[in-house]
Amino acid sequence: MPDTHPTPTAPGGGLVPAPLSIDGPGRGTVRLGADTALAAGPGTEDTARWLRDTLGAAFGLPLPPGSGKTPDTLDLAVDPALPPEGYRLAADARWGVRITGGGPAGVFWGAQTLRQLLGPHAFRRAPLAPGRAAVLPEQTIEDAPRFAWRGMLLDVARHFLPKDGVLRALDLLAAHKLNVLHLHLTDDQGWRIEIRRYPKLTEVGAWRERTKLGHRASPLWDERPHGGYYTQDDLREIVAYAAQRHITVVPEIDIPGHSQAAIAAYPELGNTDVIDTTSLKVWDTWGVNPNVLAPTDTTLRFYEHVLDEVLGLFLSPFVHIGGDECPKDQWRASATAQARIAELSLADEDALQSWFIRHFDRWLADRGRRLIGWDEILEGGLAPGAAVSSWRGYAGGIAAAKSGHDVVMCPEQQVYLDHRQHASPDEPVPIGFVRTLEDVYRFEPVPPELTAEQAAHVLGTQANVWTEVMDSQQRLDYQVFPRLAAFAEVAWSRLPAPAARDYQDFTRRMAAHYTRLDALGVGYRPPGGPLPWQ
Ligand code: TNX
Repeated sequence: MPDTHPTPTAPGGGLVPAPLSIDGPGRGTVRLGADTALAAGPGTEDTARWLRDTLGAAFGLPLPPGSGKTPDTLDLAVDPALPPEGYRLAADARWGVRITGGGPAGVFWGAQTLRQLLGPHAFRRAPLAPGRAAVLPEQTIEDAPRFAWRGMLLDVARHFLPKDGVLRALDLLAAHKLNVLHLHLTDDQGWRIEIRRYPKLTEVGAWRERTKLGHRASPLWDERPHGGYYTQDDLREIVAYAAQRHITVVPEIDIPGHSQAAIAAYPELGNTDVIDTTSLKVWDTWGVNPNVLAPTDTTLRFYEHVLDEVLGLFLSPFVHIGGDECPKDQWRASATAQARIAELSLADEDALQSWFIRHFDRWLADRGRRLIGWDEILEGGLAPGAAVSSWRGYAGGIAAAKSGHDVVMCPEQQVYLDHRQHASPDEPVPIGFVRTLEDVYRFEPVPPELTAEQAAHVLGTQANVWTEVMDSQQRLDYQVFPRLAAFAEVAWSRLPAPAARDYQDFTRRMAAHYTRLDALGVGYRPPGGPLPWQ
């Protein structure tokens, strides 16, 4: 007999992130079988498709359409009385499973919970012989997220991640109820988005001759070419695949720093009166790069044309324009930049960066979008509608929220997943602060110094995955998991203050969650430390 009760033994089925409330589990069970119908109410079609693709494949269930009136039904419905991303999941032996969401997204997050309740087998892509039954205990779960922006940044510029890896990342975000993928598409080390008007951005800018191994102080390069980019159709596919999962893809085109790949492709974008930009190549090392964009009309027009194409591809209301780590030395030395400062009566080079960012704030606002940038965009004055990604600690986010600007909290000390997760010298990526699973679990996105009104400007939080030292899917998996599961709970669940959080309860639920990640084939850092291959 196949195992009819595969649900993990942790309380509440070991849900991660933890829901608001669980009434149950009761003594009875609900079994989804060959006869179970899927009744998809208006607005739940994408979740129905997703359930057929995942549970249908894992358990060999046909899930034929049904009316919701018969017993043994998986019933999906929208009830606007619930919060938009909230849901109620009720499993009852008399009629089956009913997921009601405040909106289509709520239904989808409820379906993610259902998958977890069905045990690790629900995360496989085909049934095992002799097969497992899809069974869950009777219970009722009420749930809704704490934050609207529950994100992960994926840096596909430092190491290109082929499209399949991005789609897989979207599936993993969805499984953790995360809803923003911030795609860092351009940097000194590579330009990863096809721009029809400027083909050299990818012909030249997407490739580098070699790559620094390890962090920037390392003396070694790999001495082989690296590169790749997404075509516009790839990006349309990524955006649509994300939308089916209620995930927004926020594109980042980093300006005016982190732009050497663009300058290597189009040397006129650089400070040509300071250096010979025709000799620049796509950068092959890490750190803060002095070769930044020239603050000229040529540059503004060029990036308007780039952003025109970006807006055509991405549905996100926010467009990230970077703004981080832009050294001003070349602007200090450039007669062109100094003339611009004089012409605009600006105080200094910081104000010139502000002028640059404000230009794109207005440009995006005119097109119905909003600008978001790293917290350096606060220096020299923030553009009126701009939102801030607070990465150099909380200070930028606090200042922005106090002045009425929206904030995404992603302080590097807490949620940079490129940083090592253990002090052991065997750790495969030995850079940065040690940030353990527990450290991430105790991360609090809203600093206590904000009033309730200011705190309402914290749209949410984001874990950032910079890939200087992550050159493969295995490395990514190892750095991102299990910490992303802790992060997801911080972003979704209403946890108490950091010191009062029940980490033991989280680790008990993680025991169940590791079996899901195993079934998915995610190469997470095991609780005991590195594996031999690393
Ligand atoms: C700082 S976060 C950066 C990135 C690096 C990261 C490495 C930010 C806006 N800039 O360019 O990849 O540190 O941890």
